[in-house]
Amino acid sequence: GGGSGRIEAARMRQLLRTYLVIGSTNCCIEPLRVLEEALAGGVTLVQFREKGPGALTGAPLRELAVQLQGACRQRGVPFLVNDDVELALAIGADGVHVGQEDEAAVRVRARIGDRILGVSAHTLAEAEAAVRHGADYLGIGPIYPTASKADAKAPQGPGILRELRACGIALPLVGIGGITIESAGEIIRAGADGIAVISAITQAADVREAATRFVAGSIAESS
Ligand code: TZP
Ligand code: MG
Repeated sequence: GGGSGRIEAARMRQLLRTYLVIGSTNCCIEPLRVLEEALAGGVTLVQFREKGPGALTGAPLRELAVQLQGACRQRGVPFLVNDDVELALAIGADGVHVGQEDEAAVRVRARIGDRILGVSAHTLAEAEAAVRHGADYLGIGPIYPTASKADAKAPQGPGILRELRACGIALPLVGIGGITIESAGEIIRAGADGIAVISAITQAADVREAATRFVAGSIAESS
């Protein structure tokens, strides 16, 4: 943002290294506390994704978004909103992430200007369309089975990342779905710039330590 144009690919790749996706339904304790711990552990990008049974709506949704955004601002970490362009614009979020079932990426780009636009893609055709429609990065997955998304497609394995790279997709990519500290390295070696995680961080016994380990792993793989 800041009127300085679209985010550069190199900067986007850095932000994707350890990408936390978080909503109240993913957290066993207060979401703000979980986020603060994850930020202290060094997560590089945050997406607010309020989905599933018990998800907040209306004023409480917006209040939580503002609260989480505040924690990200304190740490200088960009804050993206899943799916809800209205909310993202209302609170001045740094960007939006949309899936294939959400508002078309090309329309979202028109609405959000130079803010960060992430798009979920599951096939080469979807990836190519998202690139044309102005995505800054693509979310690829689920890579492994996940319990965090009710309507998740079949897991594709890390091979999908290798395939997309081999077919010429050069945009920053992040893998998502069932990723653990043990599998993070293999995702990056397959061609992703980073890993996006819900449960392995939000539901860790020690959130800060889990985040720290993902961060250390992704730096080791990317450099
Ligand atoms: N999109 C594809 S898989 C997924 C989303 C939002 C859920 C990832 O959660 P987890 O707990 O890291 O498997
Ligand atoms: Mg969505």
